[in-house]
Amino acid sequence: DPKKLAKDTFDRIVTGLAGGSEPSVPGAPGGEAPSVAEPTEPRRPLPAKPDQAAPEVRTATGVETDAVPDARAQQEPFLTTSTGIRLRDTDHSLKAGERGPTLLQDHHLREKITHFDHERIPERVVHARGAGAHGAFIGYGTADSVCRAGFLREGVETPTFVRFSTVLGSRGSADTVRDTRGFATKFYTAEGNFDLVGNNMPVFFIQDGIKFPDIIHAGKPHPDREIPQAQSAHDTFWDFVSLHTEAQHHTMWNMSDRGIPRSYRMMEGFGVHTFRVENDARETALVKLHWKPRLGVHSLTWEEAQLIGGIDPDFHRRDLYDAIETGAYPAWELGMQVLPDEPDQMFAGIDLLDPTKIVPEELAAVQPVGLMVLTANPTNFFAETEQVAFHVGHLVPGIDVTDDPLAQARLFSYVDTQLTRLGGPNFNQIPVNRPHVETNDMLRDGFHQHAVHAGVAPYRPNSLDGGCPFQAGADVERAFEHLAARVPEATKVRAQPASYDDHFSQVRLFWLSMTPVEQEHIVRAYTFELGKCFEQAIKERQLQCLANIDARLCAEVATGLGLPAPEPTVGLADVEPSPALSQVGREWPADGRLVGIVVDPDGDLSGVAEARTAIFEAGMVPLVIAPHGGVVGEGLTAQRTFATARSVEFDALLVAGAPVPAPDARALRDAKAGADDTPNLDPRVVLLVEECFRHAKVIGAWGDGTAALDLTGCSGAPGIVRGKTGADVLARVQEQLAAHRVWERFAAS
Ligand code: HDD
Repeated sequence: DPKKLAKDTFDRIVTGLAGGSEPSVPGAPGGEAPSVAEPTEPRRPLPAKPDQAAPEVRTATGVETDAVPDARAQQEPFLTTSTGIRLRDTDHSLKAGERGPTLLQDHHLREKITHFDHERIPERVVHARGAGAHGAFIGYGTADSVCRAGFLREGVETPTFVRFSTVLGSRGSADTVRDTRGFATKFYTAEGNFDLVGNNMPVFFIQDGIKFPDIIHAGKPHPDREIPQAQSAHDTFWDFVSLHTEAQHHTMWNMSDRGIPRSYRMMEGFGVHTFRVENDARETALVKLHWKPRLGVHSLTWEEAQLIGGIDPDFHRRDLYDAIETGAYPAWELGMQVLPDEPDQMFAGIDLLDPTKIVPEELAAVQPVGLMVLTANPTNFFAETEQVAFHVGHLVPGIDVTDDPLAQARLFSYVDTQLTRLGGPNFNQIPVNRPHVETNDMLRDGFHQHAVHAGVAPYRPNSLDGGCPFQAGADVERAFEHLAARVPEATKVRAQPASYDDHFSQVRLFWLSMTPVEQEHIVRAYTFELGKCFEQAIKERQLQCLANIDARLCAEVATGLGLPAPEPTVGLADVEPSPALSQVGREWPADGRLVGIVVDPDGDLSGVAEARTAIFEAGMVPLVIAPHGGVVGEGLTAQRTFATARSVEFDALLVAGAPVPAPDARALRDAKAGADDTPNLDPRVVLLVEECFRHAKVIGAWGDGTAALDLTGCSGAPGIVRGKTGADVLARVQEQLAAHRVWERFAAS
């Protein structure tokens, strides 16, 4: 049973990699500490990961692996130069007298400054901002009937490295902007590296890679002032997508809640293109690849996303890091939609080579083929997350690309871009990029060559190096082969098939698959983004696109812009909605969610300890919010203060009490909600509660907290939980967290 295998495997990875009975981080499963600890607690250094080992060094006598020692550089006792000479002083430059000029002779000063001057490398031309993590993938063996790739076989465990990213922003931009997210996975398989370089959306803006520079030029900041940063709400973006209407599908995904994910851990991933796979019997099939997150697909509200942009621009990076450090390991199932490899490469009227189209899950189920769990953070951001280099051409035996013109152009771009970014052709020797199998190529020399290649004949055939290397020949099982696909007899043309001309029917399908609250968010997103454009012609042109998708959508956005809604210029497609596209209406585990607890140090704190334990036991993280830092009660320390806490950090809020100027707590209980002289709570607590209320988060209260909650005026609505004890309230809060938000609250507010 693949599901059972997944569960067993998951448990095994989690306990295995977290160090079994000796947890590598406080709070990791297997230790005595609770399963989840506060992310703010200190941790012991992580052990070196296998891919941090230095590249193999080939010497005249053979191959030596110079493993990096466990300790990090800063933990060795003596400071040295880069050539290992111990230094007595690194704080004073060598001068001609105490007040004299610095001498050119100071080789340490020159080495230190020169190296610093060259520390930065060019950021990625797209997807510059990202966060990465190490993990492992376990195959279920369920893909065997269609794909012979070894890492998909039952029980095969493959190390992985994943990098999540935004697309448009530069390296220092905010995490929570409205944008597509990259989801790139490197599988270090026993057959060599396989890179699945996908996004959190299943479609792309353009159908042909030759337009990639154009869409990116349109989305990036305007070339004259270099603003706006990491935004699509500007003229050039909307100019492009309204002129190249093939972009409308991806654009609607961006305008939907998928454009502002709650967490990298709560995103789906998609290979986007159709891939061709082959089984042991050499039969081929076409597949679409999906990552399904164990925690479900969840998003921020637009207001949260904007607030976080200022309050914590590293929100997603921090969330991923903290979740892994605390043992709430993110997990995804890899799934395949398997489609017949017909000569026309169509399925149910959908062109499988068109990357602006999905195959609805209702037409072809996503079948689970393996599980990935991320269990370790990078030790060094630059070495790993920045230097990791993905390439859609890193394919393993049994998996191949199709003739999708977007994929074809990508095959060129990913190696090419690393030449500038990583400074030469030897980037696959960088530890994070090295395969975990032996390489035996005939690539030689070039910048940053780390290998000391022995032998005299890096060509084949040769008669000098014993004839090595040999081609796989008889060992075809493990060799990569391009899968046989017929190329129709054709004339060279710059053209595309007529099937690529349908730009609106699947956008309508997406729109009609959304629940009313999701549609409302989409309308607001279009209204905001187009409202930030200056050119009237661009707004009108985009409204024309919306008219070709849905009359109500168009009318509501047009009203917001103060413009007339145009009539459609195409017939509206008669499409069957795909409920699988909606994020609302299902329940998911709440692991790793952050629950804030507002406390009054002078009030009754007995329930707080109980609530904290219950939160830990539920696999979530309690964060105590108090008027001041330090100790707030017996065994209770503040993790956030009224000055540092802001609602956007929490998935749910508990109010155990809040200090009020009233001397008598009973006066507080008697106070009427909504009375003129309210609130007499600290305004920061009022803001905290109000924002959680507005963002449809579950709010719980007990004891003095109940009266405090009433004072905020945020009561008497769905998702407000009152109870006698902290644990009792927590149990009901947790139930509601399964749906991510109290969706009814949006309708009520
Ligand atoms: Fe791309 C990076 C995803 C189309 C050219 N792309 C990049 C990354 C992701 C994607 C996730 C970041 C990888 C990392 O974390 O290092 N790109 C996609 C998807 C696409 C797509 C899902 C469409 C289905 N990309 C695409 C096209 C081209 C590129 C059509 C060019 C013809 N992409 C690049 C690049 C980048 C890149 C310029 C920049 C940095 C890098 O490659 O390593 O080569």
